[in-house]
Amino acid sequence: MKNNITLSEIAEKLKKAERVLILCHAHPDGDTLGSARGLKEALKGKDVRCICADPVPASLEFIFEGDELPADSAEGFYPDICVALDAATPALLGSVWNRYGDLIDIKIDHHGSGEDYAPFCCVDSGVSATGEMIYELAELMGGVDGACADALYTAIASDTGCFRYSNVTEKTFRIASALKEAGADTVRINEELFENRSKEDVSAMRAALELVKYHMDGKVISVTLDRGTKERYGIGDEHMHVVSALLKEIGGARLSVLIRETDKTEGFYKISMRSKAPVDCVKLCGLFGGGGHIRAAGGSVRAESAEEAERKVLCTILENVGEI
Ligand SMILES: [Mn+2]
Repeated sequence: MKNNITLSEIAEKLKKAERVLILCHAHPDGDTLGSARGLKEALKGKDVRCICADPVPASLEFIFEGDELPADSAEGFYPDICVALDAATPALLGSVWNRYGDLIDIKIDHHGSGEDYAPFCCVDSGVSATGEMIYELAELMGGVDGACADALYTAIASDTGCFRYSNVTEKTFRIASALKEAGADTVRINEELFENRSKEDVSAMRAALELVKYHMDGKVISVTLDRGTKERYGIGDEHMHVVSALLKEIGGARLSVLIRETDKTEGFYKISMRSKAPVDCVKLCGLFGGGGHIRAAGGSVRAESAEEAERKVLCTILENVGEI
């Protein structure tokens, strides 16, 4: 992968720019949105717009408190620099790619597997979140204030599951400490992110607990949801991360697998895997045309029925997961 620009060089370019366009990935999460708001705050005084193909989920709107929410386009805005945040591939940018792909100058990301879709790419797969990189960038451009600190803490807390995942490093804690010192309201942000379940989230948790299946003495667990089942529980694609997160909390399981038919395409099942050492999700998801991080990755499979999807996925996993 081409990695041809440093954060200091990006800081120099951004300092010279007047108008900056920031692109978030589609189905936005706390990292892409927190990084965008954080970068916008770090560029205060310049004309900065954030755009995202999909609307910001209600639960993450707090990231843009005191500012406008990202729109899905920036008509009539002609940026000097366009930066894509936390998006490993063009496809992840969604419809924004079609309209703004040619404009992108710089990609800043922390996903190891990705594509070089920008002239300048800065990818650090050793950090927990793009928010860590934006923190360093903000420091290089003159420091972090309260709103910036809130946004970047949100980015990092989101991608680390509140500092629980294996992507957390000593540096992650050092940055979190600096953000707290800069005024990040960590208690309020943790409440917004982690103690803020909607009724639909609770339904998704109920589905997970009622439908979980145990394999290999419980070392591998799975839930399969077709569209009918999702409808029955009153949940959609936007609630699937809740199912994955809950499965990961089940003791004894080294690998949890969520197989679910998408709301949009009949017979198309997305696979989400979460693991604990030594299971490598990237390797397993690679068998289903996907990728991601070692402890969290995704892929997809086509099937006529939920049973067929489950059989295809579980057979492949159990054959390839090795000694665990
Ligand atoms: Mn991220």
